[in-house]
Amino acid sequence: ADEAIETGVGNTMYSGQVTLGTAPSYTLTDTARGGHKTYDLNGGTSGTGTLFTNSTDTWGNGLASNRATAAADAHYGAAVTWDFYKNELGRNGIRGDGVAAYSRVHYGNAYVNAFWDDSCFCMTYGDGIGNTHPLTSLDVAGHEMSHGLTSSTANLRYSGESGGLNEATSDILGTAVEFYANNASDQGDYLIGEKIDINGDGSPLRYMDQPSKDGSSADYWSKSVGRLNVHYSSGPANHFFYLLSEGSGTKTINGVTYNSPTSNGSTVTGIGRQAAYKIWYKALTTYMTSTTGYSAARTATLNAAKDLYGTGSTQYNAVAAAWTAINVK
Ligand code: ASN
Ligand code: ZN
Ligand code: CA
Repeated sequence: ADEAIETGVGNTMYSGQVTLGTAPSYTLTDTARGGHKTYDLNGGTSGTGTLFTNSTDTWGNGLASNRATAAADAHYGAAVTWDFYKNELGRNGIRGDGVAAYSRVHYGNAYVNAFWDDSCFCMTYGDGIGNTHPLTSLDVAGHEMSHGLTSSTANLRYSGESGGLNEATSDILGTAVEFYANNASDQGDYLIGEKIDINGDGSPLRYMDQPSKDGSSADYWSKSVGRLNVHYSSGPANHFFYLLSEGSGTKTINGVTYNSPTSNGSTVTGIGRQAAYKIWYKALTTYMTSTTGYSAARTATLNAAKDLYGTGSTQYNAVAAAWTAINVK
């Protein structure tokens, strides 16, 4: 049923105070964004749990000990991702049909992961280390929701090189979402999971400028890359995206300094992240298939750049240079 649109206040863990789409009186139901709802699993690991309900329209207090805090982050992350798809990619929701997925928080006990599930068409978040750092930061929410986007478009098979490209698509779009949000408490960066203390020492989960900084990811394509875990074979594509957006060498953005190398010592000049994610999205939704690997991803993004900017455009030439720089010739 249609419900009135309310504007709630979320006191999030990672993004400060934000506005949330809610419905009377009151639930975490984002009527303006396909009806996205956020549920409390309360430690459970199946079903939908209970819809977040409150007598006022203020949600969470910025602390993990308040059950609605993680919910506010997850609800906000889904909203920003929805808006990013709509306003930047021209897409009406994950499937393009205007229907929202839903989110579940407080999965299990001290569960240090988050995931997308095609079968429920939903995102799920654990509460992180010691239940102190829910995995509900903007980049993680954008990452998980974008697994739904990949499933409903190219459907990149989740193993081998296509699995790495599937993971990289989620890192690329999750990062694009974080920049798009322009949130003062969670400024855009090319790190994944820098807010959730996933390693217990404050370090991020992944680094797009130089993926090997995580100790496991590949910086460059090689014929063995498809044998890595998909979260490591994503490295070369994440690196491609960084190089295409920002260029090679040293650069400081929002207070974070990056140093992005190239396999052949070449210099790549970036075209900006907006052009880069538009090219990736068009490639994903027009040219990639379930079996696309690195070589075909080069062709797919060159085709997308040709469609968007023309053959021989600065953008087209930068796509070619960025792939060459990560050893995809
Ligand atoms: N958080 C992980 C991911 O989205 C879960 C998984 O391994 N699929 O990639
Ligand atoms: Zn993923
Ligand atoms: Ca990030």
